[in-house]
Amino acid sequence: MFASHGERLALVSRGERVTYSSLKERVDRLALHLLELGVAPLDRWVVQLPNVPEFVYLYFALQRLGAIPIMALAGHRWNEINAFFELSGATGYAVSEKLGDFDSRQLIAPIRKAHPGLKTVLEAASIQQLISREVSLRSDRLDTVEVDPDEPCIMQLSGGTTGVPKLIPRTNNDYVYNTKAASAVNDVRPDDCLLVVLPIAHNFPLACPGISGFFWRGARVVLTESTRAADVFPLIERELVTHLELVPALLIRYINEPSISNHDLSSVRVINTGGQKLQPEVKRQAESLFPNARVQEVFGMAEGLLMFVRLNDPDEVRFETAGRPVCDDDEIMLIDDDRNPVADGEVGELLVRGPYTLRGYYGVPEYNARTFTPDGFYCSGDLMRRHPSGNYVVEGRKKDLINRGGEKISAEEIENLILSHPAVLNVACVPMPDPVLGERMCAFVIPKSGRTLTLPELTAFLTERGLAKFKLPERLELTDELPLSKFGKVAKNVLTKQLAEKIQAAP
Ligand code: OOB
Repeated sequence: MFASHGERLALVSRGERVTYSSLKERVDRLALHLLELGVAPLDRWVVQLPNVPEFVYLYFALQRLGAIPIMALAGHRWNEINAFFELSGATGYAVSEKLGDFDSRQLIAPIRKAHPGLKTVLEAASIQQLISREVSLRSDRLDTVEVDPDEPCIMQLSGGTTGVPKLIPRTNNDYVYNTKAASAVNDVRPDDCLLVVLPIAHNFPLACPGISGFFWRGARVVLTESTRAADVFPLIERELVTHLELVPALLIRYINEPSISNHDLSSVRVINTGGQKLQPEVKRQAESLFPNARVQEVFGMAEGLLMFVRLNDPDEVRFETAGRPVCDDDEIMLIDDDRNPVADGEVGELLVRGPYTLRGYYGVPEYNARTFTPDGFYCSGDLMRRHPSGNYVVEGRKKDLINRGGEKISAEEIENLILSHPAVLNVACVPMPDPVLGERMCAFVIPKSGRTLTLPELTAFLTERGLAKFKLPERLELTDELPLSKFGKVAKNVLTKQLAEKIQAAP
């Protein structure tokens, strides 16, 4: 993939400018060192690197060897990383020395202890050292590695709705197809430039079309570790960025930044947003502040299916809908509670089957039996309706998660942890509306008799248990009882409504 673009500029990161031929050399050299260390096809590696060049080198080196990176986020802590090792039996761990203000050595030692099968740990600096060190194997050794195109090439993480995270195996064939199809509808040209602001390991900036799609077309990729407008705007100006991939929360932040008018943002042609619904009004505002840009919404999922609004859709379709599938062979069904297809234009749950959508989560047959129909459709838990244009409109969701600025948090995972607090009798976590992040998490807690609990006490307890910070509840409501549905389940829709009313009355 890199060889055909020679001396063109591929990657700009931390002030360094790397051409395609140099990128190929670095990736090959790292792959040879990994081969020497015994890395073999289908080995699993937990990769926890932020938007740094070492991520790019390692990701493509593992691809070259047919090994399977598991895409952890920099914000994950013991609770998540330990679960990925347990689920995958990974033999490698690549982690940045610093994860924000957290020293990753606090994770490495206990992970090593708990997982004796872990053979290799690489920090970002050791990745650089390997690349600069001479390698004894000849480069044609790489051509002898046989990669089966139908085997997984990556495991993405599911937003998940149960207590345990889920791993999504994506195969070489499906992920390459995913990348190519996304770069076609995203109008990526060889002279274009993508600025990666979102966490690079996420499916969106990695392959929708993301860095993979931009490299595929011989275009340029610029990485930034900071999401602040004060860093992002000057980068756009200096590097003549043409494409941005954002979640709504970031776009809303940028267009409300007073300094936006001091910058020349005219190079930006396409702003993709996904992960959460984007209001038409925000799209209009963004297009007036980025004078040459079109906002193109993406409805995507780590599980596969990608819908994109087309850049030449009429404005009202572009503003009102979340797009349509990128592939003619994506089969979409919208069904009602009795599992019958809804009438055209009615709201139903989105079911999907198609060439690049997963056939099952890794190692969880019972969960798969519930989440897929017998004929292989994935039940997404998203509620949608078909727009007369043929595009789709997102109308909500049935799944029990909180969508915090595009980051999905399983309510059940957090509830299970909160239940282990000695002062807690019962708990239900629900989304509360937020103007920028879309949603934040609120925990409704019934304390044990004679006990009480504050939000700081609760978050300190969860942090001590190694929960990622972005998953902490941001509001606590103490209550004597939780409303129940007629089946005896906690009626979360009642709680969500109560909370929204309470916030509106006293924000
Ligand atoms: C992306 O992937 P995930 O796996 O983090 O989340 C998938 C879920 C969808 O099932 C849906 O609930 C929600 O995120 N979602 C949207 C949306 N795009 C995703 N909800 C409303 N409007 C949208 N435009 O989030 C993702 C993966 C690839 C590309 C873009 C986003």
